[in-house]
Amino acid sequence: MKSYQNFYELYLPKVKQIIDQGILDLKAPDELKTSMKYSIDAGGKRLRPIMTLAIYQAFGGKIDDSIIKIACSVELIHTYSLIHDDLPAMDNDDFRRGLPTSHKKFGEAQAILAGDGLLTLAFMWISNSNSINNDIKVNLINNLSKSAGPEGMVGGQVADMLGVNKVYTHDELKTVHNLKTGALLSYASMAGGILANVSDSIVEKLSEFGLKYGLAFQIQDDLLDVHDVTDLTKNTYPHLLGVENTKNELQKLLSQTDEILNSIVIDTDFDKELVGGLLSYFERKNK
Ligand code: GRG
Repeated sequence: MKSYQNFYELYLPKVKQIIDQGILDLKAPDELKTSMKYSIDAGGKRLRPIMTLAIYQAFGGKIDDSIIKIACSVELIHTYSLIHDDLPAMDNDDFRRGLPTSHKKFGEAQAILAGDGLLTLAFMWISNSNSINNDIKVNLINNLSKSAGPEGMVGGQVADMLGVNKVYTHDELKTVHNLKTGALLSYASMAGGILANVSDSIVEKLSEFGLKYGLAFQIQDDLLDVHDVTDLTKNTYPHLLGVENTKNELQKLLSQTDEILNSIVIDTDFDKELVGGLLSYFERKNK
């Protein structure tokens, strides 16, 4: 856990700097760059690129600026999804991460375009890279587009919109969370292994690790958000399962993520302590 904290503190400033510089360097209108940078700089945890980098290093990968830029592409997509999710046509939120949302600050058209710019830039950063071969690029782009697109996050957002007036079954809720939250985390986890050139079966385990991590992340969020358990129209774990069962479900998922990491250690030379530190997110919040 200590090694992960040190890793996070070491790479967080690098991640921020490389994303900012990458946006500033674009040959694009200043208004667009300003709005893209505004949301990127609004103070997110940068969990997804840090996850990719930690997993890459855990397999012995050597991190440099070019690898960091590739790892940051998922953060661009994460931020685009938040900008679009806040729009009047979706959640219509005025604040995000304590600051006015993009459309409140720059207007709706500019916010839509800032999101579009971030989404497409992600694929440019991977495909432009000089430090990985074309097979790895295609593998990353294929998995990122699957995770972010209709078979992943965008599909989850639509399923969630369609489910707004019904109470989900446990399975339906799990599916929506897996698509909306889990898919991008699953990609972030896989990307670390793909960059480190591990076998397909290990990439599959990493995908499962990220998916379970994402579901745990969302359940944790639901638990922290319990205010009114009588409102059954809310599709959250505590409303569907009750608070105690939800806590048990969270613990079950966390031990499954740990088992996945153990199974990776058996097959490869893998720094489990570093990647296991990603689970410290849950320990801190559960205190
Ligand atoms: C608009 C295509 C489209 C998708 C929107 C991401 C999303 C789908 C909706 C936002 C609301 C929501 C339930 C998101 C789930 C993902 C999630 C837990 C986001 C917050 O992630 P953190 O905690 O955020 O990593 P920071 O602010 O740290 O980056």
